[in-house]
Amino acid sequence: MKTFKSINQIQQRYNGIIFLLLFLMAPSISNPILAQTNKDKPNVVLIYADDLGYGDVGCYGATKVKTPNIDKLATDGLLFKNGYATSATCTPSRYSLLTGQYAWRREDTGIATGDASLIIDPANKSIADVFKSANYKTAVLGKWHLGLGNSPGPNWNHYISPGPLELGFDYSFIIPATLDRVPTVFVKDHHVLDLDLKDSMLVSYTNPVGNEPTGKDNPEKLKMMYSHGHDQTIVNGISRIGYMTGGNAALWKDEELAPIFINETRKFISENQGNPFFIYFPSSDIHVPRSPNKMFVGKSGLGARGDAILQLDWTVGQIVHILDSLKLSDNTLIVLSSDNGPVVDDGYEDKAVEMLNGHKPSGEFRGGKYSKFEAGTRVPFIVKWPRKVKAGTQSSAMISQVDLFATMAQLFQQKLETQDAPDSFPLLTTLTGKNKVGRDHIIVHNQGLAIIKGDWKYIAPSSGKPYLKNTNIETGNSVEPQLYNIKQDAGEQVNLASKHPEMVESLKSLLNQIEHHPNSRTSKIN
Ligand code: NG6
Ligand code: CA
Repeated sequence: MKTFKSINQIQQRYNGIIFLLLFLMAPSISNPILAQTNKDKPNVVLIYADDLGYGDVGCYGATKVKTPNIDKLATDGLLFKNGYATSATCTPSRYSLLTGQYAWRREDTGIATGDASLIIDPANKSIADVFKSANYKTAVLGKWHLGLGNSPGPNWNHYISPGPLELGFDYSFIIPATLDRVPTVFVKDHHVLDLDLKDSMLVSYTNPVGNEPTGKDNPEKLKMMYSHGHDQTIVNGISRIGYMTGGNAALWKDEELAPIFINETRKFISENQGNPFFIYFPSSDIHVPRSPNKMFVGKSGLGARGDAILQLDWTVGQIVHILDSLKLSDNTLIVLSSDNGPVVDDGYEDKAVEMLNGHKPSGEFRGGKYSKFEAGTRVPFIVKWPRKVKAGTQSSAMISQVDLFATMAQLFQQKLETQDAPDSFPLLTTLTGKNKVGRDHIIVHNQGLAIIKGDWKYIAPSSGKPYLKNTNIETGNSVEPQLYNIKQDAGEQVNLASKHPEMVESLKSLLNQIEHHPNSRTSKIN
């Protein structure tokens, strides 16, 4: 009897140990994608193009411009047909990507000036912090455009902080804002690169500073004429938005940017290949002014915009080549997307309009950059991860860049608090193509909001103008409610609001709930 009892006890204990082991192993059994050990952890390279449209790349249907390297990412990986930026301009989309929060929840997330202070609070968790907590080496290499320093903005001649390094990046090599905004210098970690303090810099977005020529007063000095805006300080033969003086040794040349960012990438990857690394690579292509390297000038046949697409494609090819040559590709997750949709004339006379030659940057969609219509935010979204993602696949699941935050936390089994990345959904199995279902809905924005759920899209009425000032760029603004069936009418031509008032009500109510609840992930609004 005694023996029997102890055998029974042993059996129970044995069962307990098995149960514990199974419990510990459960995540890896049920989800083989989760990164358990340092060796499992994929390197992550997030290539974030600027103003690249859904129709601008071959694998999304472009025929007039060739993008073999981007297309190869898709043949080696997974192409999302319903991938979204959160906003139709740069700063708010980048804000959402890095914070996991819809930018319209905050007032100061519109297109930032080049001298703006940092708009992300370092006290909050960023996507780079997720990687840091998983022991990654992290870098941002490219266009920032989220402000730097404390209010009222950085002193360019001193220590520039807070910025990327205070948001979880170990290394930062950036241009502060856009190609068309001063200051046209690199900021490396906390300082302007190559700045000679005897020639200190001054930047203003309100008053002219220094004696540098401007586009407005000295158009004869321009190598590229502006078409709207962009008539202030001339740097490298191109007039920009904003005034700047000094800092001559630190000025970059537009034509040299792409190879410089590739060199930085090569250096960072070779130095950190022993560790898992995360590189946020926000390319400055194909934003205006489009002034690519001479390798690409005249090569696309579509003018400067097409040539800039070639440069972006080259950049993608170079990054893949660096990873291949170091034998890192198998366990590297590359995500390629764009901050907002396409624009053809964005303020310079670069022949982009005249030389389109039938190319359709927005694909079959309506609108583009600055628009609540589909092309404003539905963007290329490609994932390559040879170890986990099946090559040559496609997904119709809805996914947004704002989801990358929670999805990466999910990969590392990190718990997010309610306030962390409040609009980001963990979609790891969707991102890797194992699950064909993605988000239930997405809110997109530019001067007001629109919501997409299933086949339907509702654009809330707004008082803004239907066209961007002095242009023929459609914003999607209307004082009337708009309802489109984007499955049957991808070009958003037929407003069905009066025909389907019940659908309008249902989407309007969902939109209102999300708008007035600070957290769309844990609130489980559906
Ligand atoms: C606009 C600029 C445009 C571009 C945009 C920001 C004018 C007339 N237009 O104000 O050229 O710089 O801001 O683009 O100045 S984004 O992709 O960074 O959001
Ligand atoms: Ca942009």
